[in-house]
Amino acid sequence: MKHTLLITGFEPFQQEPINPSWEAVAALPSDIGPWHLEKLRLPTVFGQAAELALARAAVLKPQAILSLGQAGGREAVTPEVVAVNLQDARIPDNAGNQPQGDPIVPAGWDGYFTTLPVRSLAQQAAEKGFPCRLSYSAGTYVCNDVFYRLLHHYKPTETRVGFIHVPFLPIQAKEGQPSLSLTQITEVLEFLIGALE
Ligand code: PCA
Repeated sequence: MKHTLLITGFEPFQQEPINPSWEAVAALPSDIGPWHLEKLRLPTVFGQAAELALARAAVLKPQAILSLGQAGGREAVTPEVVAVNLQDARIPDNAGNQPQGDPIVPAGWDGYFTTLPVRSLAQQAAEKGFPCRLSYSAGTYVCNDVFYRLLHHYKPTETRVGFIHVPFLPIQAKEGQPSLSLTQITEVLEFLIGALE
């Protein structure tokens, strides 16, 4: 029996024509190693994105949930270590919300660590020469919001939760900005998912 992985990517935001996180999810095969992938595109909207993911997860009952997001300016695929209980938006989300230093879950824990073995996964990927390294901040925008809410919901359960930020695609990168091709991004993701037990 295959395990179910709910994998999500975001719609474009901040006037970008595309979001590499969704492009990568869409480009992945439906089955990788022991995992069957269920794909879901999320709105770049505080609260709503996590609600949608949680609703889908309630039906699918996946063994793991992996969310992907765009992190322009990064050079590598970066599995995130920690989510923080903070919404602090430099730009409005796609519904015009721009929280300024608010908690995601009032009285919730300050932070949650991911429940995927990201340290070992990132190390294995780097050893194979893939552009992959750990990140210790998922920011305080919609990606961190989804990551925190999923961990808040699933931390006491067997369902594991992870988040990975991916760089710009070459067509998005302005001069001097780093990027990876869609193939490079999906190769790293396939390796990471395949290595997940
Ligand atoms: N990246 C944003 C939100 C959506 C996305 O792809 C972030 O890093 O918060």
